[in-house]
Amino acid sequence: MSLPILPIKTAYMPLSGIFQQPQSWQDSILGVISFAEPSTDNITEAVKFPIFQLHAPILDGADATCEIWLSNTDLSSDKLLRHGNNGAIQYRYSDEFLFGFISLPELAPSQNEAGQNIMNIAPLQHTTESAYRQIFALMDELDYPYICRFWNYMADINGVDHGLERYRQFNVGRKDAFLACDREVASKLPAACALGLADGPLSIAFLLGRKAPIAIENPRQISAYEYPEEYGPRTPSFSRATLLHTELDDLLLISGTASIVGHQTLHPSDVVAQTRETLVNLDAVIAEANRILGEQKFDVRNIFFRVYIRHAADLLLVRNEMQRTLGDTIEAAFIQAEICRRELLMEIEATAWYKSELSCVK
Ligand code: 3EB
Repeated sequence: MSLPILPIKTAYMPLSGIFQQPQSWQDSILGVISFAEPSTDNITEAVKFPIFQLHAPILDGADATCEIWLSNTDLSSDKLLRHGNNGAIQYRYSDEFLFGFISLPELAPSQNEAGQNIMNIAPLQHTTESAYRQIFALMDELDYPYICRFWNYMADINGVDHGLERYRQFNVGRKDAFLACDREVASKLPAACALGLADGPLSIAFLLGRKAPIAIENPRQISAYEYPEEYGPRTPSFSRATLLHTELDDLLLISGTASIVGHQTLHPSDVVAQTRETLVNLDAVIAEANRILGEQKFDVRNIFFRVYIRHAADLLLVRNEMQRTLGDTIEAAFIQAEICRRELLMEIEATAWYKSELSCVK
C-alpha cells in the first residue's frame, strides 16, 4: 500500500523555538538533530522525543540549527507516537518511520582472561561496529527493515592511531557490521554523512522506514562503496542520496557531498573552487533523482542545506560562492566541523522536498 502523501516531514528552527510550538505539533516530533551549543535550559524531563545534541560551533543560520523530523499523519489517540530506549539507543516511532540515535564512548574490545586486548582493534573501529550492530538489531526487533539516512559524528576524524586514520577505522567497523548483518547491498545503501567534531562520543543518528527508499548515485563520482584502496582498507557504506517517493510527495535526502570527482579530491587548497565543485555535484545528484522520477521535481534552488566548514574563517568565502550561484535566499545552516578527507575544506548535505499542488492544498 502506498500512501498518497509522505507520512513524514521536516522543519528547521532553533531548539528554543520547538518549545514555543503548539503541544500537538510537539507531540508529532519523531526526533531532533540539534547543533545548538550545550544548553539544557529548555529541556525538561517531559520531552519525549530524542534530541541528538551535537556540540559543534554554529557559524551562520542560527534560526535553523535544529532539523526536526515530524510524523505527517493524523495522530488520533490510537496512532500516537511511541518511544523507547534500548541500551545506548533512544528512539521514537510512528507506524511508518523510526528516528533514533546512539552515542557510545570509544572503548577497546573486551580483554581476554589474561587482561590482554587480544585483537589490538582500534577503539573507534570496535565502537563503530558495536553501534551499527545495535542499530541493525533494533531494526530487526521493531520491524523497520529499511534505512533512509545515517548521520555519523566522531571526535578527531583525521587523527591517526593504531596505524590508521580514524575515519578509516570507522569505515572498517561500519563495513564489518554491514557485512555481518547482511546489509552491505551495493545498490541499496542508505544516504549518510560522516563528520569530525572537537570531542564527544561516537554519535550516530538514523532514520528507519517500512518502505524501501531508492538509492541514488552521482554519475560524476565513483560510488563510495567502490572507492579504491588508497582511501582505506574498507570502503564507506553509503549512497549519494535516498529518495522517498509517494503519489503526491517526494523527499530527497542528499548525503554529505564534497569536491570529489571520480574518486579524487579536487582543488585541495581552494575553498571557493571546492564549493563550486560541490554545487555541481549536488546538481548532478538532483538531476539523477529527477531522471529516475522521470520528471523535473527537485531543484537546487528549493532545498535546505547544511554546510560543514573546516575552518571557521572560510565562512564568507563559502557562503558568498553559494549565493553567487544560487541567489541570496538560500536556506542553510553553516556548522564548523572536520571533513573526512584532510584536503576537504567543506562539505554540503541537503534535504529537498517536492510537494504536488494537491498535497499542498491538504
Ligand atoms: C565522500 O564523498 C565525502 O562515510 O558516511 C560523504 C558522505 C562522505 C558520507 C560516510 C562520507 C560519508 O566520500 C565523504
